[in-house]
Amino acid sequence: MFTHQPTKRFITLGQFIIERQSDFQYAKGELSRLLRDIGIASKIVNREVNKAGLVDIIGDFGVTNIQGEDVKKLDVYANEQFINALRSGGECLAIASEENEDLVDIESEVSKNANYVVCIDPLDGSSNIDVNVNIGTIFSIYRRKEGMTGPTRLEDFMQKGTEQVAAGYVIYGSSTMMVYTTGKGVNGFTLDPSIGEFCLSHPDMKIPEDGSIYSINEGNYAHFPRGVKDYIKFCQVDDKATNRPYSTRYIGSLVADFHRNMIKGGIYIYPSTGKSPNGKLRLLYECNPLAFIAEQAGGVASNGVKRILELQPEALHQRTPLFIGSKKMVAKAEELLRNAVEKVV
Ligand code: P6P
Repeated sequence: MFTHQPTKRFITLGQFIIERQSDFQYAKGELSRLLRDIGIASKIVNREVNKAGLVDIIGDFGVTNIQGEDVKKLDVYANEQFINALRSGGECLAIASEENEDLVDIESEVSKNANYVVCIDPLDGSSNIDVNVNIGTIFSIYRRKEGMTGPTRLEDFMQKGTEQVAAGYVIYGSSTMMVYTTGKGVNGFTLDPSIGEFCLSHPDMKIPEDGSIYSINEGNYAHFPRGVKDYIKFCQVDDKATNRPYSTRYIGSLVADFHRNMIKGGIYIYPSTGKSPNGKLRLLYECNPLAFIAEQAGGVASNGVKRILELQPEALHQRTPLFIGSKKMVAKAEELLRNAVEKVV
């Protein structure tokens, strides 16, 4: 008698989104289509990232973006893919992108009554493209402000991070993964190139409460606030009872450093520095989405004093210091920042 042994069922991103639609408090199909559109664009970007060394899309595009950084061709390409995918999907009204100084209005017949806006860093860490180091996409999804009708306005984007309905990142590397949350936990999907689908590989992700990895660009040490210097020294103390000295890991690609800390535990810090009094990272399309994911996975994210998700945005590309990762590590850093201020006062 042959008894069918069911092979391990894999769940694709599309199946997962549909199975979890009941988690989403708004119209069911809308978010599914938004996440589908982002998934499609990330697969296209992944294809180009994987062959970047073979075709002429590496190297400066000869222009600089709003951040004043040399724009790599892959930046431009990725930005176009996400905008096109969201435009054709019909669920997105407008986009705030790291690559565009102003809002990108999705002026299409299918999107004119859309209820969602998307903030996106289409290719974070792009300075690593030429050296074959992980890069990533970070996205954040909001419903447009209550009562707003007609063409999108800046107010649709000036919402606290607590108002996000979904957020996620894609990490392009040895394997390509999408990790996202809609406020009901965090799930990770690995792209299976043989079928071209993201498949559930990391269900219900949790950041370890404590860790022994700290990520910060110590090249800026001289310009760090006192409390940050004190925290770095704390990490370096030789005390086996508290698993120190910690290891320092800094890839220079936020998505890669954050993803490692999601899995292993750790803290990523980009503080204010002499050059960047508000830090370097952007609130809308880097810090808020990762803070949403971190908190949903049991971690924390602050600017050193205040919860990232509670910060009131004032401008599309505004910066904020970022302390994000394992709860106990961020708490220790915040404690040393407070003590340093008290010492000065
Ligand atoms: P620095 C990349 O440009 C980025 O925005 C993040 O991905 C990365 O963590 C950070 O900047 C690196 O900045 O000043 O340490 O080179």
